[in-house]
Amino acid sequence: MYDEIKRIPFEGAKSKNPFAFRYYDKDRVIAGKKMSDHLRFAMSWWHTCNAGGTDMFGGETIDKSFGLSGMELARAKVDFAFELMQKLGIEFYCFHDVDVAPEGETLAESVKNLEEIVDYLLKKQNETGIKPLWVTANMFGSKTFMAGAATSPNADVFAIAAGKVKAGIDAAIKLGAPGYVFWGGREGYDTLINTDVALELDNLGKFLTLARDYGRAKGFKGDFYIEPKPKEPTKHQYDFDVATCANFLRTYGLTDDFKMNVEANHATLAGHTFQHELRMAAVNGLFGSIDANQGDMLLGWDTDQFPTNVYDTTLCMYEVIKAGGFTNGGLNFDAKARRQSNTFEDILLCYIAGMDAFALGLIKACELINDGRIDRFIAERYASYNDGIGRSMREGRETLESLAAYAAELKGVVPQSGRQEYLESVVNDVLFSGV
Ligand code: XUL
Ligand code: CO
Repeated sequence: MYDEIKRIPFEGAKSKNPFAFRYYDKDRVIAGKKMSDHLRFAMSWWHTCNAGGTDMFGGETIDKSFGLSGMELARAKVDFAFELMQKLGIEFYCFHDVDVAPEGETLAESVKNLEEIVDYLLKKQNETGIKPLWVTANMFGSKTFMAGAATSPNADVFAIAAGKVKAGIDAAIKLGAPGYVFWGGREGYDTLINTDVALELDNLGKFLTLARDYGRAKGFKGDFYIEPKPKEPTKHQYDFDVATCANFLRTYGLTDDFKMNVEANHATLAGHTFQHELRMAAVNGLFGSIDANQGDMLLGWDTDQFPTNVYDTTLCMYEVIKAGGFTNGGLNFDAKARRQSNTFEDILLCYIAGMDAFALGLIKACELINDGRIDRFIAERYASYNDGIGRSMREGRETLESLAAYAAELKGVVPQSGRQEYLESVVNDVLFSGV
């Protein structure tokens, strides 16, 4: 694929070479870590190796079949994926079971295909040092799962889903993946008139518990993730947003093993900003990994676009750094080339654009933190909790009566300005200083 290009070089911000990074300088140390260690970029197998540009109104605009089919095609895609990742200097990849190996007629056949490809992936991993960021199972594509997997009304479907997750966890262990994702594709409902919500939620809790127990028993030490999304394909998904998922994990006692995989476009579908979802994950102690993409605010669905909005990538990396950075997680580009960006060169250009947008976001987030004006403002805004009545209340030394007595004679309390516009201009200063 695109043989003239061996490796995408870093050429700096002034470069006009489309096949070069302007900001992503892998080994540059920033805030104590190499850029590559801050960002931990991952390639999504499904969008990159499989998606052909289809939409509801038309077929493929790019042919990724390499003139092959079945297991031969699956192997060719492994070669393609590793070549692409090496050209881009990407060290991780993410996949669903069916992305890498064709489905058989039975679970047993599918698992056999997967195991064969996993052996080939392992060989490639050993040659290149590239490895998965996380593994998952597709439990939404086939007709079997039309009413959900763990929340299907049919117990046989629940069992098939369990078999797929078992195989997925086995693959994660064999390939050394530090994560295993559950995106609840059809775990939700289209109408309450046909749905037993209480049973479905309990079954989902049970399913994740069984997966956790199996993984831990087999020695999986990584993180399990839930990936929130409010809707699409179901009208209402149980994993609506981070706050909903946090409550779910607590209800079923899963917070020690599960974290959040936050996706930018899912956040906006839930009526939140990407930054909001990242902050909610962090304050609940559940920050894990990120599906890095962006939506289109004028469209009401999950467009999975490559992220190029630097305001968003900056605020994302600001949250990541404040949360202490990634441990097992990273930035997986759950993003696909637009239908009209239908050449193999476009795949490279998409990744370069996304990686550069995040590298720039990282640089700017560090500048925002070093600038200090935002942190100082927030510290001052809440200073009344550092001593006096505020501190006493926080340390549990006050009652409702004692607070009422304290407040009874207070006069002239002046609420302080939130300074929103000023702070937004500070962000602009940091983003565009040097003009
Ligand atoms: C779907 C989505 C998935 C998950 C993995 O909206 O984001 O691709 O990331 O199943
Ligand atoms: Co995703």
